[in-house]
Amino acid sequence: MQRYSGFGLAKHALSHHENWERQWRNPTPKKQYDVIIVGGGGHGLATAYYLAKEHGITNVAVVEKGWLGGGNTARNTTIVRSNYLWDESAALYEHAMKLWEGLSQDLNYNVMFSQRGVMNLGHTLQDMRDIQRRVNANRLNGIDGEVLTPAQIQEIVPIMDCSKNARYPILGASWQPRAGVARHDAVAWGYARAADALGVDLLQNTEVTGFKIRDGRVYGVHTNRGDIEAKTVGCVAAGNSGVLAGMAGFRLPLESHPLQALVSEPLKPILDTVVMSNHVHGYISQTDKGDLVIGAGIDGYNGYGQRGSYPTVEHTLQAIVEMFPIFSRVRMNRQWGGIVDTCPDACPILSATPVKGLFFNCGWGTGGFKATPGSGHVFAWTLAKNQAHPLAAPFSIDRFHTGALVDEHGAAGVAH
Ligand code: FAD
Ligand code: PYC
Repeated sequence: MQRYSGFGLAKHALSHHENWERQWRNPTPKKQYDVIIVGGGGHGLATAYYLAKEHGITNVAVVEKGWLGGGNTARNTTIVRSNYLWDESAALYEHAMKLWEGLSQDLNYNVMFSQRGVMNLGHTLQDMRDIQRRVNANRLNGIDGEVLTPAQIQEIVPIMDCSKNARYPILGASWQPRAGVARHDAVAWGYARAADALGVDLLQNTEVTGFKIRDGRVYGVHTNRGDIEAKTVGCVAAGNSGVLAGMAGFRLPLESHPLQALVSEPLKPILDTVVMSNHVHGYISQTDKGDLVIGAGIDGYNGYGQRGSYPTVEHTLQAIVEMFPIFSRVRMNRQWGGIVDTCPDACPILSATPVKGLFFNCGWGTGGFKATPGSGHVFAWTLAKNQAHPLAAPFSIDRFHTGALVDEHGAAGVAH
């Protein structure tokens, strides 16, 4: 480690971060890899990392059209929880939760995973019946969960208006104490650095423009930097998955929608948990820096613009201010959108496709950040063994033919 005198330290501080070690290489694409991952978001990078770490497959390229983590990974509101209703999804998200609990140590990178608890509010009797059913199901699956009364909610979040006169009276909530938030960029960077260290090539500014397919089998991709060959290709491209499927000659049951979020000016610490309300389409938490992070439901139209429409955020902010009158004069600093890939049953697709060797991991919609480690872990297994991981099997595209859908609309964080 370099040591600095007082003068040296000041000089270093003013040196515009010169001589900082690069976190990963910037390699020239090779002609051929064992596996190509399309999409350098959290899920793609995690897949590459686990391929190398757990299956010894290191001749891997992650092909990313922009920069690592620049898609939904760096645009989400970082809520991590595993309180899904059905056994299949609860198992997948809980697998991710367990990986989150050791992730900073595993990657030797602080992903700032903070288990500060997540609350899902109920505003109607039917909301409360759904909450009770989901919490019971969670507990049967060994997932932590409680049903809170308004008095318990008020104790945890004293600044929320829990009075009976509120516009959206709060009748109770589900509460998962092990849930929380993580730093999204750090998740992408941590996986990227660890995958690179194991030999994975991270190819940024490299856009996949088509697939090399012969006799119903994939053998590579066309990119803006030339063709790259591989007998196994995994697409992990979130909102652009439908576009990639189209390039490979089939359709996926996905719709791409804008989903937006906002952050406020920084405030002193005032909210130390995460509050979500599916009913009013709004949720809120506070970052360690002090910003309030607020998110909305999806914009109802299909679109590929990474921004949303004003009425959606206006509706969300009205609801947030009704629940938290204390925030009525807080100024918003930034607003943005991502492109979320929503499936009819609000569950992901982790699947082989009609093209041999070509797999898709997508459809995480508004809720895939929390799944990042689990998704990467089971997708790597699936690619390495050319066989669905048991946790991935229920999420095959076959379910849209057999009708074995896993309906998670009630547990998906925001309506879609
Ligand atoms: P991405 O991070 O989008 O990565 C896909 C990558 O593929 C992109 O970098 C893209 O550039 C690349 N790509 C696309 N096409 C090509 C191509 N042709 N060639 C090469 N590369 C290509 N989830 C939660 O669990 N909790 C939340 O609180 C939460 N909040 C959200 C809030 C917002 C505003 C948004 C937009 C999403 C939110 N989500 C949340 C959802 C979550 O962000 C996503 O499900 C998750 O990040 C998806 O990760 P990914 O790695 O699959 O996708
Ligand atoms: O899936 O928990 C979630 C979520 C919260 C906000 C957006 N998605």
